[in-house]
Amino acid sequence: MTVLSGGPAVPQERRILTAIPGPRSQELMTRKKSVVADAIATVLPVFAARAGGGIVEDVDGNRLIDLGSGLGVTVVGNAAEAVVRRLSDQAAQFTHTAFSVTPYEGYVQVCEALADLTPGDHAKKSALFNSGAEAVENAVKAARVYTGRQAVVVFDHGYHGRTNLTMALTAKNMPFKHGFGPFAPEVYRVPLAYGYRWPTGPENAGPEAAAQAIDQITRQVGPRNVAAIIIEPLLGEGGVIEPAKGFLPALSRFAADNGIVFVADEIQSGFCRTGQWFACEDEGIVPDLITTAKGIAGGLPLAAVTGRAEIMDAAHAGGLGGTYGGNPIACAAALGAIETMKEMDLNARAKNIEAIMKPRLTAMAERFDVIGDVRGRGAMIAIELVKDRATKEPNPEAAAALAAACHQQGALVLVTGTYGNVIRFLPPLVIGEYLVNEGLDILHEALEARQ
Ligand code: PLZ
Repeated sequence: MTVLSGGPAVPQERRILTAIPGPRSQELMTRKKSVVADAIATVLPVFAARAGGGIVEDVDGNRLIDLGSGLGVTVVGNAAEAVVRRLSDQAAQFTHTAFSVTPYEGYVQVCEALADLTPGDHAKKSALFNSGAEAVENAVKAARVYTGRQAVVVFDHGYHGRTNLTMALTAKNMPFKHGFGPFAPEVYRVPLAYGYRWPTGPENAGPEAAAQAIDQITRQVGPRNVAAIIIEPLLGEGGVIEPAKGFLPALSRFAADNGIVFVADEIQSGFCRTGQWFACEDEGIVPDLITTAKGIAGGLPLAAVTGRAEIMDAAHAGGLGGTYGGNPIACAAALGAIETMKEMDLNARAKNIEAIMKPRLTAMAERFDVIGDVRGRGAMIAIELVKDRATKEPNPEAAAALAAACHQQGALVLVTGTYGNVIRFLPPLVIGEYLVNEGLDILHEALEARQ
């Protein structure tokens, strides 16, 4: 069947040959258990052998429909031709020199691309890092030095990473924070406009939540103590929550009026995921700083902070950095990924995935009461499951059971959300439409079987 031209060698069709997990995966899982820390858990008990396009093939030859992109990473697939070619060429030239010792062009090219692609026509500069959490930490460093202030404001349901500072910024205790304190100080959490769960309804959530958030910042922290406000323009781990209309512009305006650095964490929502280069574009927001990772480099570890030149330049020379940040192979991969996004018009593909998924999920919601809400944009779509539509009591058991049923049938979906009751779909944007539809057929059957 379909193999994407110049793309991955793995055939683009679902295939279930063994029970999930199969015998080879079970063997590897036993070895994992004896040498890998138990805290490093896995969503599926199968081991990958190869992957690309919209398929992950396991070591027993089963082919799963990829509706997760790893953790929302492989926007261009796991083996995009331009990524593989560019990173192989780079690896043959050199793997490392450290940009802060002897710099190389790839790093500069990635920063040029970031200046070009991120919102706003102001002068922009970037710094590159290895992980999303590291990018967020460095955005805070830049904002603190620039403003001479310390406080950082974040939101209910927000996720920003697992390092000490970013654990403090992250809202959810289990599994991210439990037992790992003490956390970094000067972090303040305020309400988020979570439309589905807002007490007075989604239409009031934007203005009311913004007023509450601004009031709390004003009374509890004092705007002149705030270095940065950090928000995901479309929240990922919190449950694929689109802040209700008006919320982001109100906070962005408040930040601008008070000399606060407005940081958009687009680590999950960026790079075509929502059908825009960056999700904040949907509300015309121009962040002062923007953090990116995941989709940026086709699966290689790379992250960035991009923003106003005067903020990025505020720290002293040598103040930002790290051994591996902007590794040359990761930069080559990023240039290949960005080339692929442009050439294949992956923003259009993301919108197309939304156009397939939203109506079908909405139809399922009409039929199955367990689905309380269908939401998201582009290829960042989710259903929130409830025990009762009137009370909206979260139903994490249903989410776990449905995800397990999908996994058994070869559709790789992820469970997320503050209440563990959201099934989310983050397919690679290069996935075939028929695979998206087949994944939805599997979900539909799993919902049917629960009745
Ligand atoms: N900011 C918005 O989504 C990573 C992590 C899941 P790192 N999200 C997935 C898990 O279980 O670890 C993420 C994000 C947003 C920051 C991060 C952190 O990025 O590359 O994982 O450090």
